[in-house]
Amino acid sequence: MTAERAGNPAGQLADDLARYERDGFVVIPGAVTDAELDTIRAELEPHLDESRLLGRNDFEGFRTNRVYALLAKAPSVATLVEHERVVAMLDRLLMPNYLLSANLAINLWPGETAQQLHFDDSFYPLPRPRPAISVSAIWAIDDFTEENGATEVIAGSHRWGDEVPGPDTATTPVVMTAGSVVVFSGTLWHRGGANRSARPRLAITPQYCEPWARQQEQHVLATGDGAAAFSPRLQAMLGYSIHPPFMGHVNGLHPRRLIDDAYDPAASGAGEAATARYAEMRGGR
Ligand SMILES: O=C(O)CCC(=O)C(=O)O
Repeated sequence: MTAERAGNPAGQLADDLARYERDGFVVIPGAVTDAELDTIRAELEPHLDESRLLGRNDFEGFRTNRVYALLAKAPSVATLVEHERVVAMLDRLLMPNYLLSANLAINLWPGETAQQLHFDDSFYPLPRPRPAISVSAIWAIDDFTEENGATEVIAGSHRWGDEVPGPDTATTPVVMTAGSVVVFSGTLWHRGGANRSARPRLAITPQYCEPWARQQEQHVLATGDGAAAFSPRLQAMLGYSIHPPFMGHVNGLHPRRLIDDAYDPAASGAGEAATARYAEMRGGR
C-alpha cells in the first residue's frame, strides 16, 4: 500500500502495455491509498458474512462471498473501476465506448479450494486465437499471498489457440500487496487460488468489454438512480453511452438523457472523438 495515490508517469503506459502484450497480464503495485481501501472495506463489510451470499457452484465458490451490483452497494468502488492507470490501458486496448461488463467483490474464506482454470471472455462464442473481447482487473483489497488464494495465471496463455491447460500445466500466483491490481487479457487462462490461510482474501474485479459485446451484468438496471452521482466516464461504462451509429439508444435518444436532462450529445464532442479514434484504429480509413 502507498501513502499517496500513485500517478500515471510518462512512459509508464507503454511499459504497462508491453508487459500486458508479452505475458497477458501486468501488475500495478500500490495503486490506491490506505484511506481509499479503508472506505471500500467499510462499505463492503455488511456484504461479507461467512454464512451469506456464498457461491452457488464450484466456480463461484462454496466458501466465497460474491457481491454483485457492487456500485449500488459500495459506491467508492468507482475509484477502482475508473482508476487512471487502468483506464489509460483500456483506452488503448478496447474500442471507444467500451463498457463495464462485470464488477464484483470476491471474498475467499479459509478452506476455499482452487477454482477451475478459465478465461474471462470464453462466453463469446468465437474461436481462438483471437484478440481479447474483454480486459479484466483484479484488485487486491487484502494482500494476495500464495497461501490465501492469490489469483493464479498461466503467463502467455492469452495467445493460445484451442489448447486447454492440463493437470501438469504450471500456474503462477499473482502475489501483491493490498491496493495493487493485476490487469489481464480476457483470453488469459487463470483462476482464484485455494485459501489455506486462517483469514479471508478480499478482491474486487471490474471487467470491461468491447462496446459491441453484451455485458455480463446489466449495470444500468443494477445501479439504478445511484448512477446519476457517478462521473460521465463511469456512467458511459455502465451503459449510458452510444456505440456509433446508434447501439444503446433509448427511444431514439442518447441514454444519458435519462439521468441528465441537460445532456446534449452534439455539444459534448463525444461522437466526433469516437469517430476520429475509430478512423485511427482502422489506419485512417
Ligand atoms: O478470485 C480470483 O482470484 C479470481 C476469480 C476469477 O477469475 C473469476 O471468478 O472469474
